[in-house]
Amino acid sequence: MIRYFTAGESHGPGLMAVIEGLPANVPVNISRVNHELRRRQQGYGRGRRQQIEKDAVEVISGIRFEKTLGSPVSVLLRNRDWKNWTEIMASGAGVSKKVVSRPRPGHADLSGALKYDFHDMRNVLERSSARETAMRVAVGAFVRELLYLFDIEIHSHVLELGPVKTDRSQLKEALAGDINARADASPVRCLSESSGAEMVAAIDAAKKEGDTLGGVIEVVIRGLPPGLGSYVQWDRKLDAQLAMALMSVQAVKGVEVGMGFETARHPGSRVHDEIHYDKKKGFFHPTNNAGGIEGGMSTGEDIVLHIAKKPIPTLMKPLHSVDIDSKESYKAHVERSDVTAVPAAAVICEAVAAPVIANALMEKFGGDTVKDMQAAREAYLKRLRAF
Ligand code: EPS
Repeated sequence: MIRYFTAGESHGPGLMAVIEGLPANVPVNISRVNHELRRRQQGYGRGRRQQIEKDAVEVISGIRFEKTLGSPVSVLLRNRDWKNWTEIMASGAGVSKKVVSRPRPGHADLSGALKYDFHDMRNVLERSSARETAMRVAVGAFVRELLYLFDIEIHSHVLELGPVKTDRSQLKEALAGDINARADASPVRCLSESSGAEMVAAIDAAKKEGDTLGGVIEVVIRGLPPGLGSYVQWDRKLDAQLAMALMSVQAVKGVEVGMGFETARHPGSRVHDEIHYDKKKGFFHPTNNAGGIEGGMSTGEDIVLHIAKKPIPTLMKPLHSVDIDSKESYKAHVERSDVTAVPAAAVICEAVAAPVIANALMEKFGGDTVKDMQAAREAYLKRLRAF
């Protein structure tokens, strides 16, 4: 079972992770890992920080001659911006000259200060910052090296950004193809060129207003056999595990599986996917309102997830707040930030889904070494063909 921890502050020396539980003998292509990090750094609407950072991993342990050892993989990602923050982020003696005392509505600032007894909310924001997602993408990228061996692909694109909504029914062709290739080519990861242009204009307008924008992301996971996850215990349900991973991404406020909230608004006859059988394909569903998961298990259809990300809480035209020391009314703290990070969040959502899928795969097929997993999967698929 894969477990991982990340560590690191946004403007500290760097981010670290320990990834425990990757099977042995997974070929690891570090340039592909770094490519994932670059994908996260794209996206229209980011601030100046992304021009400073050029994320690339340094492997500390767990890999030899481009293959996993089965021991913990540990990695380091240095923050290039740190050199500009060494005084503010010092770990030695002293006091900060730049104290953050006016919490931003929507941010972790105030609850974090109350919880941990801080009067400088930099102590909160440095860790609650979405900078941490760089490491989550790195972790996801290592795990995806395992998923490639099982032909499992994780794609993402942006369905909505601020006021702009794409018409999903017009995207059938794009959704059937290489979603990531097409989304990577768009500045906002949008599969529709016209909606993408509207999103860019909406970001420009929000920037002018000193405002920020959220959006809705779709993640599509392809290539799973039926029967990953389980209905027998609450914490083994694949949809529950995916929802937890996705909800843990900074600024995510909602996760839907397949038709999601819409299922509640229609009778069963229009919601459930009928079951068919074909000698070649076996059992299949011509529709996929379930989003590829029934009873907490993969159905064999694509897993389709929608994720709602709220607008970034750091506004250049700040909202009303209160100084935590003087208790006087002020505008909230303003700090260099992004207008939107929805396109980046889509890549992050792909990454955090990867360990969940890998764990479901290892629960079914074992997790010591690749060969055993592949043999177990072959035997399972053979049994399904004869079912
Ligand atoms: C973030 C604020 C911005 C973002 C940062 C997340 O950072 P800064 O305050 O240094 O300009 O750029 O995201 C990243 C650094 C990153 O790599 O994604 C925040 O407050 O969450």
